[in-house]
Amino acid sequence: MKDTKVLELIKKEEKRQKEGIELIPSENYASSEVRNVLSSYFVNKYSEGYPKKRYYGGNENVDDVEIIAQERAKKLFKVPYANVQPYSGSPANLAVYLATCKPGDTIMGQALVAGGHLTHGHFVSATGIFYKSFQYGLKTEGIYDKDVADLFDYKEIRKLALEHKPKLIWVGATAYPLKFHYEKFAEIAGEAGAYLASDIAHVSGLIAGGAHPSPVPYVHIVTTTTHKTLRGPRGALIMVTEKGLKKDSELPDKINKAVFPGLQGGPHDNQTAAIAVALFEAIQPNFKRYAAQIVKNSEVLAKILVSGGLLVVGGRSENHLILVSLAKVLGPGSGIFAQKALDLAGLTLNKNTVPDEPASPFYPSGVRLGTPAATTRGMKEKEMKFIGETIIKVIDLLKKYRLPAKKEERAAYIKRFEEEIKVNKEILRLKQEVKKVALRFPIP
Ligand code: DSN
Repeated sequence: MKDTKVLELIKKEEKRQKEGIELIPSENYASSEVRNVLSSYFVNKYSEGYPKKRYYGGNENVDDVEIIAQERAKKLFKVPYANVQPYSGSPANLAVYLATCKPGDTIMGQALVAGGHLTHGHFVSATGIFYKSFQYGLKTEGIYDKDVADLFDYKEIRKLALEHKPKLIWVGATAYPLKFHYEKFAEIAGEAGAYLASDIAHVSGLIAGGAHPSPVPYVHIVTTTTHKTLRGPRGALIMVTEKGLKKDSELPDKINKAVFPGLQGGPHDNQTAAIAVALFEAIQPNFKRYAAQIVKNSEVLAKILVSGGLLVVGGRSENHLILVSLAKVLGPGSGIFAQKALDLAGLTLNKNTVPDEPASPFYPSGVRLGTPAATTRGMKEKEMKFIGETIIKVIDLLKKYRLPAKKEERAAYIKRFEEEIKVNKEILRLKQEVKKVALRFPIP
């Protein structure tokens, strides 16, 4: 008996992925090897514990595959310890808190609205509920200037750190278009006596491929998801650096205990095996070319958007990601119009806050896009030019729309907008153009 309903949805999702161009910077296409391993017989096993120290029998193959994954993570990121069991990025980060802090301890992280992550201490997250969280933002002046060196206000971050003496400081973001200067955060964490944890989920593939500086010499702990630029299955890694071992030689043990039994039960062994395969792929020389091309594509795409009159945060992209403010062209809170219209044209990205956000996180004024997935399909500078020009054409079509100032009018307005844009002839024409380009670049 076949579940035709789910099979049909899988087919539809395959079509959507093939015919559109994925620009959400945290998404990617895992290789067919990675996808096959995810559905391998490892899916059937329970293996609480760690290699050679399990609570159940029959784990000889799981042990070997987990050790291989650990060794590959250590080799790729040049660290002495890796835990490959976290189910995903949020549990990995929570394990870092559990390993380094007591409930109620003070922590610091980049605010979500400024491009950080929920798990870096946002008040709705367990990390902001169980720990006393102080959040730092980005500069709001000069942020669209392409000569701006950096968007962090290190003086402010230092002041906050010395005033509140956090136990743990996070460095890492989900919406930051420039390179991280980890050494500056290390100086501050050192002065405050804090653990410095780097969440490299967005840039880990770039770091692995040598296209972004590594935090490893500067931080104590590194976490990353495995499915973004690293191009593996959904999952995460927690790593301890030599510097981390020097600060606290028990960190690996504390992290192991935090992951299991602290937060999780049995590891997802099919996921561990698929992570091992993804790490194998990331160690190959052609992954370096992939990482370099992601950045090249992002630089080019950012330039096209700037020359089309859009405000790009940082005036450029130095990694895989571009953050655009639409506040001037479409008004405050207009990210939703761009996201919906571009989706209809086959270009998928997401609405996002910008550092000088004039609206709200639910109706932000920007969009976030990136090149990891398109680059996996083999798209290069020429396709980036096409994507950038298409984005500008779509945004041009949206100039008559404005998010109502009155909250109660918004839902109806957006519904009307969607109905109109769905049948807009130019959007339908652009969708066909996007489809034609997309189909020339198969997905794995
Ligand atoms: N959801 C991820 C992102 O899109 O950046 C972060 O967890």
